Amino acid sequence: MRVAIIGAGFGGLCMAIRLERAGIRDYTIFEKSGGVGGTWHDNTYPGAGCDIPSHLYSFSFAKYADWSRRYPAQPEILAYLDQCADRYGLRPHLRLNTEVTALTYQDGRWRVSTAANPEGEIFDVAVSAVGQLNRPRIPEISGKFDGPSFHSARWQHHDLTGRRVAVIGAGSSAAQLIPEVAATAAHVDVFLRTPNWVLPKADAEFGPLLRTAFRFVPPLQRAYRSWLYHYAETAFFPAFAGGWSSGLLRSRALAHLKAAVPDPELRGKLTPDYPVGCKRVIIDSRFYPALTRPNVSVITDGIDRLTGTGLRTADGAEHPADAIVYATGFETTGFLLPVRVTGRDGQDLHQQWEEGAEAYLGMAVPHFPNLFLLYGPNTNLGHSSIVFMIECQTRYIMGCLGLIGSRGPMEVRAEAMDRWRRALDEAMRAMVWQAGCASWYKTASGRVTNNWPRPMSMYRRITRRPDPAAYRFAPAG
Ligand code: N01
Repeated sequence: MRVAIIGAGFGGLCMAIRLERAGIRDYTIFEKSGGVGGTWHDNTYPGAGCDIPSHLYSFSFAKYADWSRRYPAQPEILAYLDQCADRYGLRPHLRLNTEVTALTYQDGRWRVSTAANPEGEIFDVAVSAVGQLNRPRIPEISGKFDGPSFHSARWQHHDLTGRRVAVIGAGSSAAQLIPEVAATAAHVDVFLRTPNWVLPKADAEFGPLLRTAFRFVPPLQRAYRSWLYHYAETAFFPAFAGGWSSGLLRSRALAHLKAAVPDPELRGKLTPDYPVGCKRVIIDSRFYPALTRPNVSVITDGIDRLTGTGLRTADGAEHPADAIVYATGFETTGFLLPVRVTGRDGQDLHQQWEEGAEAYLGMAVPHFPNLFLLYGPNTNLGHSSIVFMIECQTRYIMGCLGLIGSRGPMEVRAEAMDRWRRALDEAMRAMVWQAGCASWYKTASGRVTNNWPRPMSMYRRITRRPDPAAYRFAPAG
């Protein structure tokens, strides 16, 4: 069986490791950038890191005892993933700097076309591991700025010391990079359109004693990991499902704001008017203090246009800048875009998804046999580690490969997809993401296409093994 994996981030690497361990060696990992790591390869902005604890933000089967701190910084996560690629012998299968442009189902197999090879190569199974946050979004703002301007996920490493910097956006990326940039810049203007809820991050280094204990007492690391998992499930998830703890999170966030920002006017600008969790909560203790620095201004007037030397806001004020940083997020609801995906009978995936992306268990789509999605529609979490979801998915896909081996190509039945959609819609009603806010979790029409609306433990249970009754085998076309 030949397997194509698209993407070499957490998802693609996890899939490849599972294949290696099962003795399936005929696979290729296509990766458009020059290294493994996915989002952790792309995002090199100052301060980049993860707000999920290190010991949970790693593979359960490749625990790493040497994390230097509770919340890992980007270089350490990237080093971990590089190490995994070496440790599991994935390098010979990697095709770097190779962008997949089209996936076409023909005669029961997938043709994988790349920019350099449009004719493509043939595989039995295609696994998409492209992630949800891989396409930077730069808003259209009229006018033209003459200096350097770049997106947070495409950081240009200019020396910003002593410069005036404009940062557009105030999400998780902005929250991490602003403290770093503000530490040396002459001035930072933060253009904030919608404030986010911010919770403090209890980050700390792991001392040598604890690291030694993690290394030599594996049960300790397992117990810590398990505690982190259960804490996220019990303290955060119920809050997003409208439960008892949402008031607690709100109070904690407001207390954090009050303690960190003494100026009531600035506090007013930073106080959200929607429930905690509706947008992705920022977990960071350095963001608010950075906003109170004398060299930082928070500007809430809308941006009118770019000028050669900065930005002009709707109130007519000019904001000079030497560089503009777009911390403006990602195109998140198009999933595999811009890859053209053509399934059975010439069906176009993106046309099929016109009303919003959807997939059975987040992984399988009617009309697209033997195509599996990792971190696909409705499998993002607002409260815990996506690596957990990826492990559930790769385990499930391994089960599917077993079925394909014995029964031929498999395609999810439309009825199974309908049942799945109804269950999601039902669960989604209780979720805070539906409340009055715009977020990257949903389409412009308000359909939540990105998030999983149930506890992770439930996802693990229902993806334990594929149910053959949900699929038809060897579909024609
Ligand atoms: O992107 P975002 P991000 N004018 O979409 C603003 C993960 N992540 O890169 O809210 C002015 O959250 C936009 O404003 P509004 C994490 O899952 C994790 O920061 O649309 N502003 C918003 O403030 C996260 O959620 C980590 O009104 C404009 C910002 O840009 C996800 O990645 C670190 C605008 C975009 O925020 C994405 O985070 C980094 C305009 N025209 C990322 N257009 C950690 O683990 C957009 N905005 C810590």
